[in-house]
Amino acid sequence: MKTFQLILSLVVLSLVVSSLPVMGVDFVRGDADAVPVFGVGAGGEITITDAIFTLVYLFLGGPAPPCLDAADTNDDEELTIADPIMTLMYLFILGPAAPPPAPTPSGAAYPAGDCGPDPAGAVLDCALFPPCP
Ligand SMILES: [Ca+2]
Ligand SMILES: [Ca+2]
Ligand SMILES: [Ca+2]
Repeated sequence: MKTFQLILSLVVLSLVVSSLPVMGVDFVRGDADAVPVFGVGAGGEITITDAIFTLVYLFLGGPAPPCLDAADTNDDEELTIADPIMTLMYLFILGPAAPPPAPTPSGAAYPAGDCGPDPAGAVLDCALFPPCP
């Protein structure tokens, strides 16, 4: 009976642990080039280089964004061409804002208060995002 209780406790514990969200670091959605590569990158602001960074990664074998969640502009847990397109639309034709944690639509630079965790989904991760404390 003790063995059964122990196994039951372990099963319950593993269910609780597996249901916890993955704890990535805080980030701002859309800032795909927050970690400069070879001196190229503009962390702390949303610019055209964010879209370019993701396009180079997707189609030219460039380095992966260290914060995949930030590059996942439309928050569908997949990094596709739809993400840089959404960033470009947001920048140039007043497209829809990204899902949270989204940058304040007040210009290129965003305040640290825009930083936050990924509210949903745990397929992509955010390993490193220096602009957020
Ligand atoms: Ca940027
Ligand atoms: Ca996406
Ligand atoms: Ca997500």
